[in-house]
Amino acid sequence: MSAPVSGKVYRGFTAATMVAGNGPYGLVSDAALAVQDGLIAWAGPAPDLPQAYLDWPRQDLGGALVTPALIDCHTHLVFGGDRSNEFAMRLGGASYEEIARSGGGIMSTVAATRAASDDELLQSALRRVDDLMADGVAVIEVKSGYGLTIEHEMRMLRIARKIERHRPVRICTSWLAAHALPPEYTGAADRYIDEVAIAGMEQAHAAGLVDAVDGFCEGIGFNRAQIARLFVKATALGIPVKLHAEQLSDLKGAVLAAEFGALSADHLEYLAEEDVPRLAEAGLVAVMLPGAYYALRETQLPPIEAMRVNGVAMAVATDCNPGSSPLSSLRLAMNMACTLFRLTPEEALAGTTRNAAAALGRSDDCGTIEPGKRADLAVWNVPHPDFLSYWIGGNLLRARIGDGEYHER
Ligand code: DI6
Ligand code: FE
Repeated sequence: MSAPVSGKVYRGFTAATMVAGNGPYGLVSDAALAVQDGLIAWAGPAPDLPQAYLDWPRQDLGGALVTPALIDCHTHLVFGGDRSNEFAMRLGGASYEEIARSGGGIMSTVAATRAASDDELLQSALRRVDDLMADGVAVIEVKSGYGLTIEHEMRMLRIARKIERHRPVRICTSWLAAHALPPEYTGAADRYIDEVAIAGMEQAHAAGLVDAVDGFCEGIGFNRAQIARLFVKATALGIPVKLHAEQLSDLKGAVLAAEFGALSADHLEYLAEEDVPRLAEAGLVAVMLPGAYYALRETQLPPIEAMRVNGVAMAVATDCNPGSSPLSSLRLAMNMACTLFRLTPEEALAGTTRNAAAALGRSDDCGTIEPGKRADLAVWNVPHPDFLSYWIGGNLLRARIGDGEYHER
């Protein structure tokens, strides 16, 4: 008698494996997948399923399309309050920077976040997580950046981590104390970097709360020298870095990120074409955030074709936040990446799977359907993977597979 099997085989589906170099979407029609202990044990064409898996329990997926679970690699989804008033102000002609400089913008969310209870922050974050999950998302990066004191920044990351106890998603946390200068430090940005961004990073890292360190390199954020000081310390602690760069102006933040071997540089609308090869050499991921481009009615496009030609990996994320990107649909971000930034639907899906995993330093465990990766998958009611970027709205997700287990949505 053979030993009882803890694994399971899925059959009767088309797989968009998203494995690079395996044709469009790494497509396998009539695919099979063996999962065990939450991991993918085998994946490939059903006729090739090895003998060893033939007597495992099996489930037929009725011809569905299966992709890796989607990954939202850039969000600010823990926050208090909302900024619908600023939406109206911007429509009336005020710019994002003008609103920020007059004390609104990020600072108004800082006030609302500091005032909210832990439970209020968690419950509102869970609503946005539920939205993302409806689009097949199972890995979410969440940044701090609305606390701007050591205690409040650490609280944001603790709440972000708590999401994992309430929903079947994996959370990656980024320390973004260098997001905006709080009024307590007006005129003392360098001191803020030392006393809060760096000192707090050390504490939060010691508390095990930091997967990556991020910053906002911008006229209304922090300059290159300030970000560099933060990154030197992060690197010394062995923490990967990433950067909001070239969102509103070209401060050469992405080049700085490349010099530090960053995981990603994010936004990049104002990235100069001549700097693109530096990103390619450094192997960092360019994270496209078309929700912010759309919501701010930006007209400057990121240098997509130059990135494509130079082989820079592109990811796509929501940037879910109450100001510049009030967006909790990753599929809509994919649609915008295609319609506004001219990504192909295949690039958009690579941007929310394989390249999003790379932007989080998690290529070893998610982002493609391959043996050894987590068996976290999205099962779709669509005829072709192009459909995921093409169709706007609707409930396209049939089910999710988490740790190898099938769950009707
Ligand atoms: N860039 C963004 O798009 C978000 N943060 C950042 O540095 C916006 C944050 C906000 O407006 O609340
Ligand atoms: Fe952002």
